Amino acid sequence: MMTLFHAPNSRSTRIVALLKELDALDAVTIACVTIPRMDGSGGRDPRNPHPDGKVPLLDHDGTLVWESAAIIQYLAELFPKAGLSIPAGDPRRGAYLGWLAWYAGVVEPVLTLQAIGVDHPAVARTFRTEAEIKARLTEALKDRPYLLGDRFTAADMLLHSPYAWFGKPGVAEIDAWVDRCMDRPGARFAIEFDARATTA
Ligand SMILES: N[C@@H](CCC(=O)N[C@@H](CS)C(=O)NCC(=O)O)C(=O)O
Repeated sequence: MMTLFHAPNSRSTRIVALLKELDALDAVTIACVTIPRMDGSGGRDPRNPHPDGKVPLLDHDGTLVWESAAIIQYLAELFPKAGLSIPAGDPRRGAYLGWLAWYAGVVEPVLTLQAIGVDHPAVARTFRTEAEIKARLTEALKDRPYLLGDRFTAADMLLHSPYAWFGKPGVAEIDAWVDRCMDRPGARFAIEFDARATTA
């Protein structure tokens, strides 16, 4: 049995989108929980077994998988028919795993710190900057519609998601890619799901 602990309009929205893309909505129960929100609303939900009270969290037969990058890869490999993971042996596998880990290790801290107004030379020294993130993505997307080529993969699902949240950065290659990712069944489903869940 699999359960996704999800809070509407949060980082777990991208996992709801992924479940749709993987055709896995029948295999995974989506449990909506509350989280403390930045505006002071909400609160930690005792039903959520995440050790930090966060979302997303995946519970697979009692095994907990936390962190979006790990959950995305876990699910993409568990439902391989959708072809959203790049399998071992494929020459693109290294870059695929690199994009997922780079999201967690660089993109999320840099964009989060920027959004909350933290500006310190050590942040740029350690993680690099938003400008460098945009440059990496622009270079990757200059001759292909998706990060790994012609097909949308789980790496696109994760990497485009901050721009779906914060807004497009105004770089032609990235903006067009974000539009492509958001104009997919997964993203459209997740927006509708969250709208229903919020009003329920
Ligand atoms: N790096 C984690 C971040 C998870 C995270 O911070 N989630 C937020 C929702 S957007 C949360 O649960 N916040 C509630 C809290 O910090 O207590 C991931 O991508 O899974």
